[in-house]
Amino acid sequence: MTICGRTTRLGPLTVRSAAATHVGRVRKLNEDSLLDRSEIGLWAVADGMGGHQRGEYASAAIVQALEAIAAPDGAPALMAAVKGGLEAVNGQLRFQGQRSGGPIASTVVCLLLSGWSFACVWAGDSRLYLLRDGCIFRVSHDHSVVQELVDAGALHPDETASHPRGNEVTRAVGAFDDLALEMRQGRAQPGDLFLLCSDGLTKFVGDRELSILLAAPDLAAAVDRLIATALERGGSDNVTVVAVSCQAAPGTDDVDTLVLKKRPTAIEGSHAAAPMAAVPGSGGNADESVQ
Ligand SMILES: [Mn+2]
Repeated sequence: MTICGRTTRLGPLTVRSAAATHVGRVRKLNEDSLLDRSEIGLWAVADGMGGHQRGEYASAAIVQALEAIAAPDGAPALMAAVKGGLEAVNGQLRFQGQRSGGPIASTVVCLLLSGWSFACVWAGDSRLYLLRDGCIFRVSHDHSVVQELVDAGALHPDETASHPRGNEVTRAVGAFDDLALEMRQGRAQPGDLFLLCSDGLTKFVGDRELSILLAAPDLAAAVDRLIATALERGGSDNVTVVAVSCQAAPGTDDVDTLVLKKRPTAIEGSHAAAPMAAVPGSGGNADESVQ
């Protein structure tokens, strides 16, 4: 396993990133794929499914499509390119799945950063977390059978990891003719740390422990600890982690940054109530279906 660490100037931000993927201790193939395009503000994790190299192919097709995106002119252009790329892969995987007699599909979670705006686009149960001021927030909301049971009050959140239907996702690229992506967006702040990961991590490491393990000063060391912890606890799935931290770039005390420093942080007051439910920097109705 090689951990790639980078520091990149991205508009008003200095972005540090570290990423790694591991096959785990049980499986022979790694069907996860990851993307780190710090230079355009785009990161992704995809978790392929289907076995017999189908999942490997599906997650790699997603990453290839996102790698082909040209440097965008602003946040709307980047969002449009990501959605367009994922829809194209959906069509390609549907076609190939029908010809080969079995589904070829993959989850995807993407982080987009443009200026101080961030967006999350996802389908399935790969996740985006935000660590801010010592609190961890889930930005994405799993498209999975167990999440639906939790939302309906039929399953306790602590019981999801051991649930027999824990591997069933309700949305994925390649799963249906129409790709149903979900999107959330918000404002980044200096010091924000984003974590994208596959379920091979979150099946073994709870949200609070993630926030503790992530808090290492060295981002690559934090990624290493997260993967090592998943492996120590069985490593029954492929595990993939991408960490991205944001700071104001030197000499960029622009208006945007000053506004962020002056105003009270959006998450104050939400800590006590539900630290993992609210997504800071986004409005209450930020959920948007982008089918
Ligand atoms: Mn997985």
